[in-house]
Amino acid sequence: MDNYDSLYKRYLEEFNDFLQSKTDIKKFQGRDSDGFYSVMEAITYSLTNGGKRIRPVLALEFCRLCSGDHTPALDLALAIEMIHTYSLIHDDLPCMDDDDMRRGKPSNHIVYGYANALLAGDGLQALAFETIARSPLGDDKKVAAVTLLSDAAGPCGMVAGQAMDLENENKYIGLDEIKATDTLKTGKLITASALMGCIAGGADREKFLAAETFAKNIGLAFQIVDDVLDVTGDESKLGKPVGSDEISGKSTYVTILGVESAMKLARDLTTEAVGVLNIFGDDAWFLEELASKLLYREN
Ligand code: GRG
Repeated sequence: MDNYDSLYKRYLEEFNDFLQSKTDIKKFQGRDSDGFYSVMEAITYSLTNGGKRIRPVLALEFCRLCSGDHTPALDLALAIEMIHTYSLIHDDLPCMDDDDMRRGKPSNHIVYGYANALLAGDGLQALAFETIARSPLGDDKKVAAVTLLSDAAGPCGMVAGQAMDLENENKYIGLDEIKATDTLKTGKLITASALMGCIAGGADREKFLAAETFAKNIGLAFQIVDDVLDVTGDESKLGKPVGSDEISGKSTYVTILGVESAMKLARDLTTEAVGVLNIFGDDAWFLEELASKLLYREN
């Protein structure tokens, strides 16, 4: 019988092995690669550079909850992580957040240069959708996954959230605008991760809706905790400098509510998230613990 740590570890190992098998630099996606090696290397550097793999784990776990088996969601989990990785590479560029460190290591553009980092992100975005197209899932599930992921990542999702975030620099904005920005920038991809697990696992409507409510709430709590860590976090654990929100003059949950009230809001959202999991019965224990670990995480 698994406990939380052993199941998370098992998901991580299986996911990382799967990722390795699909992104071997000479056999990208199982075909001989005649691609440009510096870009392939830049892609591999960021894809294999640590990371909590929260989004893949959500996809695998929702698939397990809906079908008893997590493996049908592996390709979708990889596609989501590719989109997430692209967003981090581009987010670190000087024209965006301008961060030299990511996960305790030099950011992609510091190692490979601006052009390769830009192209690595572009390449990852294409590879994500290729990964879904080449997966063994049925056509209906592939179309549903592509529709969901493109909406979550695109100009009505993460890209819009990033644009709003950049626009908000050095401006006072209220909680509603912060929530709207975070829902798009961070929340939609987290929600898509849970829902893509449901798609792979053949969820019914009730389970799909419960997964959506759960993920929307933990997605927002996740972003609030991210704002708190930017003020209270330990740089060595975060793997990046703290205080970047203050430097860029951003309004955040913390600048408006303060650390205590921001954390209370994150706790309330987590309680609401966990409250909808009863549809999955006793099997929901892993997600309950995941929600709590995300709330009290240090990185
Ligand atoms: C460039 C289009 C474009 C979008 C970038 C996601 C994002 C949008 C920027 C990242 C900035 C940021 C720190 C957002 C806060 C929440 C977040 C997404 C944190 C990073 O995700 P984790 O903690 O990262 O899951 P790991 O390293 O564990 O994979």
